[in-house]
Amino acid sequence: LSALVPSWHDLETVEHVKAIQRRQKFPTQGPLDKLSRILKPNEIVPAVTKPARTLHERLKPKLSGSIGRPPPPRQDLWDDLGVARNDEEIQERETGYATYAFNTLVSRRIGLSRDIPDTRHRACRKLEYPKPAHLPTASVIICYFHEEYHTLLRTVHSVLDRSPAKNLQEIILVNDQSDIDIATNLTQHFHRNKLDHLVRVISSPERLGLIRARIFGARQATGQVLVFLDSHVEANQGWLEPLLSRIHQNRSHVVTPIIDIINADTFKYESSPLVRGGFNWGLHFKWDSVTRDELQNEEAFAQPIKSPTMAGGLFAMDRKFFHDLGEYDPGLDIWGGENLELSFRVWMCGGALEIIPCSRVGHVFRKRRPYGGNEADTMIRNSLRVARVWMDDYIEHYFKINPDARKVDYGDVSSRLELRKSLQCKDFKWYMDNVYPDLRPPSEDEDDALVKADRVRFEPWNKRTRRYLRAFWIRLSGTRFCVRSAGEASVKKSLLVLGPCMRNKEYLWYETDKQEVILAQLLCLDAEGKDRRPKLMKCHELRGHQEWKFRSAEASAIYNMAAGLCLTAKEKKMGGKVILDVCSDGDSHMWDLSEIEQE
Ligand code: UD2
Ligand code: MN
Repeated sequence: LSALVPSWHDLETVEHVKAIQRRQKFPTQGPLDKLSRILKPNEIVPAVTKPARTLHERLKPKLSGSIGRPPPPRQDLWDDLGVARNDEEIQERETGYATYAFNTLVSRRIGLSRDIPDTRHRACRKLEYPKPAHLPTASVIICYFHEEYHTLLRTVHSVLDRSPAKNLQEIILVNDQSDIDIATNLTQHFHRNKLDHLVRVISSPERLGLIRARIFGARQATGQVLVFLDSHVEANQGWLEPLLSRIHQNRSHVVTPIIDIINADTFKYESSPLVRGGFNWGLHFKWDSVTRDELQNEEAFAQPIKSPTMAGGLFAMDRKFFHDLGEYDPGLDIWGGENLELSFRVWMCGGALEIIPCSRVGHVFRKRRPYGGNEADTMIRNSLRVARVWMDDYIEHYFKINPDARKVDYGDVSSRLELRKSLQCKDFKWYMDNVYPDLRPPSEDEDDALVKADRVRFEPWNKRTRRYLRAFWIRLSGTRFCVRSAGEASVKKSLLVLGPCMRNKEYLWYETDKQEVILAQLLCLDAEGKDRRPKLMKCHELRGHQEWKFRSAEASAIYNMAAGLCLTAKEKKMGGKVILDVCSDGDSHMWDLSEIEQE
């Protein structure tokens, strides 16, 4: 997959990256304690830095329990928000990972709203949109299944804070038969703050899965445009206007923002490069690069990008067009496939799908989905329905990758086939020739690679350029013991122990510009796992459990971003275990990281 994944530096100008880095440096504010102030669920934090015209501003005097403006977090200190300061917090974080698949400790500490870097390209500043009164109204639909409370509230508040009041018809939260307590808390929260005319919490009669839940929500919406969002996102400055304005120009435009990355371990907000949506013959969504040729001049960074498919979670569409076009296939279960189905349908039946670079929404990319059940089976069944209805003979390409799918029962698709007929949609060959000519049929020797790529989850692109900064020993301060792999340096899952500081591979650690610590340039020091034993694992370049903070000095702690724990010598002796523990300035936590001169 890496070959398919565009790298940031290919696409964005260096100046753009620098500008974002500059913006990320917020003015210094008090100590860490202030930052990690813990908000109670019923606390309301007025929005930070918003244009006066937003709804939140208008409502501010009416908000109850107001505790004033939170300090804008310094981006470099966000990292520290993940530190667990005692066993209770470690427990909280671990339960959070198990239930929600992200760092809920950090999420809770951030609270209801926060400043995020404005990641729009500077070319966006030159654009002007019609006044809110001339743009359509929007119903924002957010379906959730067991979502973490603060993350969900932050999703809603980011929309309230950063959308023009005139255009925000309503926010509809669809509780997909998950936590009834959370639904009650939400309802009370919005009632207390006199937002219940705007934010509606509705519950599905049974577990619908995200696709049917969206249909359920959309049918109750009254705005002119439907905007779908996941339940773990943060809408950025000026996100809504570009979307509405493009639909206003032509109601058959279906538009998506750029999906920025909220790190699941640290909640750091990062800009995404310009990419478009594609798919492979396993019918998995993937990102395709926007070529240099398409970005010749600066204006291009602000122009809509035609996209063969969408990722699925975040998009806006004229409400009537959504219904006329047949909503979603209600036969699709739980998760997956609906994004390709809608993408094909939009293109083949008279619409156009576009990514709008000046609209930015951050999304928490998780490494797994905490839904249980047999995900793979659901996905095959869903994909099969999509392929049967829309792909004509091209379905054979899918069977080539997934031979077993031939035998899978995909239910009744007759009403969807009728829909295709009544809408007089073009055929799949037209789609391939005109919308996605870059996708080639699978060739024999590519099969293997494709199947492998299929197993790669829906993740933001890896940034696959690594620079080694220096080599060093990790020596326990005041001793002659160094950290080494228990086995050979190349053996995955090796644990770490103390040994005499030697010049072999097993002792030779490298620091990279991604804050990884790599043994012998082979495997990454990794803090994942409940056993609190750091291990050597394949480098994944997604930071998290492979991101370490330390000073290149004598007596430095080495702590892991995602675990929020420090590298610790359990016993100060030869062969003593190296573990992860709550950070303190005790001497079993202090390491000398002096550089090794390379001969
Ligand atoms: C992506 C999309 C997601 C959806 C999915 C394919 C983005 C950012 N996300 O995966 O929106 O299109 O691909 O289907 O493009 N949910 C329910 N009921 C369920 C299961 C999930 O309401 O039974 C909610 C869930 O709480 C979340 C949303 O549906 O808010 C999307 O699910 P996800 O976040 O697990 O999907 P994601 O982002 O991995
Ligand atoms: Mn999601």
